[in-house]
This record gives sequence, structure tokens and C-alpha cells, in this order.
Amino acid sequence: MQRHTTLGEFIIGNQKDFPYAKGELSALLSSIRLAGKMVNQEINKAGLAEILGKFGSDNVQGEEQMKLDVLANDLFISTLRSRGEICGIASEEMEDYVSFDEDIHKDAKYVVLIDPLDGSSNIDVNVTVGTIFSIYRRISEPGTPVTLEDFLQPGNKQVAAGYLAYGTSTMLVFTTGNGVNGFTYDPGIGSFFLSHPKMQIPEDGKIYSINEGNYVHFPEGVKKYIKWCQELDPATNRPLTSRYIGSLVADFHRNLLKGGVYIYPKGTTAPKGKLRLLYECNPMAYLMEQAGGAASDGYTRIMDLDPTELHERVPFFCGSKTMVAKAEEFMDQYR
Ligand code: AHM
Ligand code: MG
Repeated sequence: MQRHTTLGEFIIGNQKDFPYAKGELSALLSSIRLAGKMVNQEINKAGLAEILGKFGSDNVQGEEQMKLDVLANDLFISTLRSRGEICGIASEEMEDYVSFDEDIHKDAKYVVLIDPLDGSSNIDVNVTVGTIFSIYRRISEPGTPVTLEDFLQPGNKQVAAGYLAYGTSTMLVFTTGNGVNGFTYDPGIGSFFLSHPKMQIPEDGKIYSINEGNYVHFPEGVKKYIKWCQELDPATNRPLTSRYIGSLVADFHRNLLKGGVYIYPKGTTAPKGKLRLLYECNPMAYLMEQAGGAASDGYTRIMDLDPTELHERVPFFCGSKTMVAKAEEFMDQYR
């Protein structure tokens, strides 16, 4: 990899193309980069520092919290709070949003929604986990406490979104609505370098990613689509290949690079799906569309859904355009 452009240089160099272009979004992305480095360091030493394992409590969604979930949440919130770019944050790990009302936040125009550590079940087994973030302009008046409405905006109002993947390399991938760029972390230097400029997902792919263990619970359209993926038809490159890590960031990142579709449908055990609209599906949908792919709930574009609650779940179909369209075709046929 050529180490030419650092993330810092890229942000400054492209600031004029960022929405609103006032420098605040650049500063916010720099804060996320900083918090990401801190979380990365904790994850790297997790096996040594006795921070693997369970925290001993459940989050608001009844899911068991891991120590690193809690640590990543604290690091992102304290880092963003210590700087003046955002006026509030909502997280998978907290029931309610937090309003930042100190003096330094009084002019802040942005809110962040975050899944601080996605794929928690993979922490203890040394498999890639990630952080997902979504950034909006607040709707309410600056200088007043943020409101729930500031967070319940449809995905098409996002001004930026991205993820950090803590994998064989640590990467930060983000969009501000002008394509998707990926940066790889060099731990020796402490900088992210532009390694994947202008990322584009192949129009079609060979990988389908879904937790097939839940097959019996899936809607008929998904069952039929899976069977279609497994049929022999050399003309359409079938059977396809199944790849499922169980870390959305890792599954998404692989499919983005190679072409593929990720599906987490609703099922009898997860009547609305598992993934959360605001801090998992919307940011990933924004990135996917910016990379030339598609994201829907099986029928409707993810970013056009109107959120009604902070931790709302939705079915998620995301990836190469042709593959998402094929899955939607089955969903429509077996409604
Ligand atoms: P989490 O945010 O609690 O880690 O849950 C989200 C994760 C995704 O990263 C992943 O794609 C999915 O849950 C895996 O779920 P399952 O184990 O049901 O297949
Ligand atoms: Mg998650």
C-alpha cells in the first residue's frame, strides 16, 4: 500500500465538497477517527488485558453486554463530548439519547447515532468486529437541548456515515455523500492512510450472506431466494457461495470489495428483523448506495423508511444491485 494521503489530509483536502462545508463535519470526522484509534487499541490488547467476556448486564434490547461493548461506548461518548462538534448522541448501548448541553456544544449542529461495537459475539473468539456511525444535522434550534426528532430522521437525511472494521487490518470507511473511501490504519505511525479510494461494489456478485440456521423461521420469499442461490445453473454462475461471519461490518466489508448480498430478514423469532434501522442499517445503506449498490427491507429502500423509535429493527437486504433486486423479486412473488 502506498502511504501517500493520510485521513487527516484527505479530510482537509475534501472539506469543500462536504455538505455545508464549514469545517465542523471535518472536525467531527477527526474526533471519530481519534475515538476509533482508542477503541482499536483496546481491542488489540483485549486478550491480555482481561477485558474479554461479559460485563454482567443486558443492554436496553435485552442483549448481554460484553466488557468491550461498554468500553467502546464510553470511549466514543467521552471523546465526542470533550469536543464541541455534536450536541447529542444515541447508541445501541443506551436506552435513551444523551444531550450534550455544556457551553462548548451550544453552537453544535450535528447529532451522531452509533453502534460502538458491532458483532459483539465475535469479540471473545478473535474475529473482526466494528463500529458503525451515522451523522445528521439537528432539526431543532442550536443552543437548545436536542430532541428525539433530531435522531428520528430518515436515512436520506444523513450527511455522513461510516464504519471502523477491527480486522486483520483496522480500517475506517466513510462517505459524506460523494462516494466511499477506505483508509487503513498503520499502527506503527498511528495514522490512517487512503488505501481504497472511490470504492465501488461490483454490480453483481457470487456471495450470499445470511444466517441459514434460522431458515425455518424465514419468510417464504427468502427461503425461495436461498434455494435459487443454491441451484446449479452455470449460465448465471450458480450455485453461489455462502459466507457469513456474524459481524455486520465484516460481512458488509467483504461483500463491498467482492460483490455479494447480505440479508437479515424478519423471522418468527425476530418479527421485525434483528438489525437496528438508525445505527446499523441506515449508515450501511448510505455507504452501499454511495458505492453503487442497494439496500432495502425487502420491498422499500432502507433510507426512505421513517423511523418511529430509537432502537427500531428492520429486515435488511444490502449489497450488489442485481443481487438485491433478485432477492426483492422473490419477496414480491411470495408476499
Ligand atoms: P450486535 O450489534 O449486538 O453485535 O448485533 C448485530 C450483529 C451483526 O453484526 C450481525 O450481522 C448479526 O448481529 C448477527 O446475528 P446472528 O448471530 O443472529 O446471525
Ligand atoms: Mg450492532
